[in-house]
Amino acid sequence: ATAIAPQVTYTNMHPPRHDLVAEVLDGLSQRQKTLSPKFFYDEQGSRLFESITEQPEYYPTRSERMVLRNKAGEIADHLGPDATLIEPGCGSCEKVRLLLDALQPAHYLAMDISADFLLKSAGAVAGAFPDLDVQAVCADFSQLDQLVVPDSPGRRVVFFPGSTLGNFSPSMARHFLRSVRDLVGADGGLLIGVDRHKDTDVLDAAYNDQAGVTAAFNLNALTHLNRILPADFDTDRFSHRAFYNTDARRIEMHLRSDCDQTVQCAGRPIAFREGETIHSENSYKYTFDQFDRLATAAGFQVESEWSDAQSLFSVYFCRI
Ligand code: AVI
Repeated sequence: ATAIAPQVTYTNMHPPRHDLVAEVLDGLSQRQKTLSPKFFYDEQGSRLFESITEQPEYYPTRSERMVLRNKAGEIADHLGPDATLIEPGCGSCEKVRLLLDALQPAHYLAMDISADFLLKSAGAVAGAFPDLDVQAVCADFSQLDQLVVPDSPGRRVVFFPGSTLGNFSPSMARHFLRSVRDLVGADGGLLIGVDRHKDTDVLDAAYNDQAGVTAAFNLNALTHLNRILPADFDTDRFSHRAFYNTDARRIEMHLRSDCDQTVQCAGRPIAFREGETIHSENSYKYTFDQFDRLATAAGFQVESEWSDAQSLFSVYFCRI
């Protein structure tokens, strides 16, 4: 670990590099073509996501912020004194900042795969909360089991906001929560934001905003592929589709080919029929019972649930 500012230490765990070209080609060779949602998040995609969170139809970010702000005191009671707060995929650390005054943890361990972004946001947290020990760790979700956590008399709690869990398949979600349980140990906890199952109309609108920002975000994944493979996707020949699959309780995002066409991807021709789609994202929505079952299967017990005034979004505190 390196001290990069008086209260910030930085550790690079060298997140494993994946063969992105092979991964994309593999997904595009399936009968239902698929693309991992991680390809949304190049620089432009991250900007578009920020803009999605400001759209009137996209309620999750606003609702979660409201819960964290209003319930910070109650959440602090669950954490207890001298806690170590660990945030995998912390990004801008914007959500944790709503809690730190009330939570007063002894340590904050900010983890993200993007080193530059991580150092900037962890540094900003340290600047705003000078009494907090901040540890910035460059790592991905698969490295939770190798994390070195400072010794502290308080509880270890993982903070996982933003309904990021919703972008995991149910089996990935179970696997991830089990690794969280192993990390926090017997006295540990999990503070997690999860989007709720609700009326199809509300969900469909949230992923089909009038301004077309979610459409631009979805299509930007193709522009991203054009750059990194390279490929020659023409974004004017694909369109955004998003709908709530009520049986699977998930929003599905797809990129629909508007005509028969062949796209060159890393030197390989990939043929599309008109109407064929690339499945680019799932965003699972959970009822209380479903989340409770998932948490239980991973070795947690739901201790508290908080929601916004319109019951759109839930924040759960779980104990082992
Ligand atoms: C990051 N994640 C929780 C967002 C979601 O709602 O599943 C990503 C997103 N996709 C389209 N709009 C927002």
